Amino acid sequence: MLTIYSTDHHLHHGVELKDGAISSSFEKPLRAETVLARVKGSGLGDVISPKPFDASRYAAAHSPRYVEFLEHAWDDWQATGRTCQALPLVWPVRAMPSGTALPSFIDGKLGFFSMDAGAPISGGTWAAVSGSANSALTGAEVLSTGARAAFALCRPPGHHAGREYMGGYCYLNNAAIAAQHAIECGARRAAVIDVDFHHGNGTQDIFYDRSDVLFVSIHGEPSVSYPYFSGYGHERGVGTGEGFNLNLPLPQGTLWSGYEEALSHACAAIATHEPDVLVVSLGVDTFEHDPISHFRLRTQDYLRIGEALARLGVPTLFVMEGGYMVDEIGINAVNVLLGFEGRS
Ligand code: OKP
Ligand code: ZN
Repeated sequence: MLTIYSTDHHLHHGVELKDGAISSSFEKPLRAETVLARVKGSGLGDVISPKPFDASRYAAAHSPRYVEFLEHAWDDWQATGRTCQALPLVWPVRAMPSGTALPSFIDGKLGFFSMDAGAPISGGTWAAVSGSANSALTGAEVLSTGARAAFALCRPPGHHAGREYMGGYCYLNNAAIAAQHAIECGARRAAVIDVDFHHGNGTQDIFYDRSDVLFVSIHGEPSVSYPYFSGYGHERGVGTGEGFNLNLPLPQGTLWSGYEEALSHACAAIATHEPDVLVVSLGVDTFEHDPISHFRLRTQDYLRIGEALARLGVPTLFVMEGGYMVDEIGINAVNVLLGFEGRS
């Protein structure tokens, strides 16, 4: 299968608040480089650069004012005389009276358009996130020309980014932007399956009221796992979207046996939906040695994930999300793709 990869991700390496101090983020350029090296080493197929797309493409999944904010946030931040990375430090929580009013000053906007302090903005962030989204969009177009599968090697990841917010290393929701593009290119129904350890709260948010896009996620139970405020099984969608959102939270320490059961449940729901296109939010932070997550999948289990997804028989776009055990992230991510192709 084709891989779509933009070198622009190198322009972004965020900081992260950890253990009471600012440190260099787990979400770093070496992650994508490791996956790319494995793609090339395994003979998966050619690697191409993404096509350019207009920012209005991103606003089909996000709100126009959010995309506008993201594009200009660094300039607005710099205009206040600061040279460090931009981080939000105040949020409109439930009890505040004016949480729906958009502030005009950049510090207020950062809080308004974010869920946490996990998505810092620097001078290269917009170029990196648009290259990442363009990779997913190009992948959707590769499928619409009749390909069985494609791999958008996205970085930064996207699945925590909602219609109007960033967070958790995510800015533009690459998987949602691609699924929406597929719908606009003629797919009648789409499904997104999110196998990252963390709940894909952003993708859920974007499609929560939609019956044409099914969202299914397998992830750590939100009572003990990030993002804590989204991902419970009782979140099933709203309005016409009711019944088209399926959360399958699993306990910390989950092994392949428990994971496999949830995966078959997820695949059965996808088969019932009869999608024309499947988008896979491919996180490999479910790995037993991942430094920030709590499942215990092993390297060979990723082949089985790919095989299970292939059995659905639907044109499939893989979109890279998380995975922080840098030594193994390439092997595990590409194992899903090799398993999908029956090469295991
Ligand atoms: C992004 B993706 C750790 C808090 C969690 C954010 C995790 C974002 C994961 N102290 N930090 O889903 O892999
Ligand atoms: Zn994750």
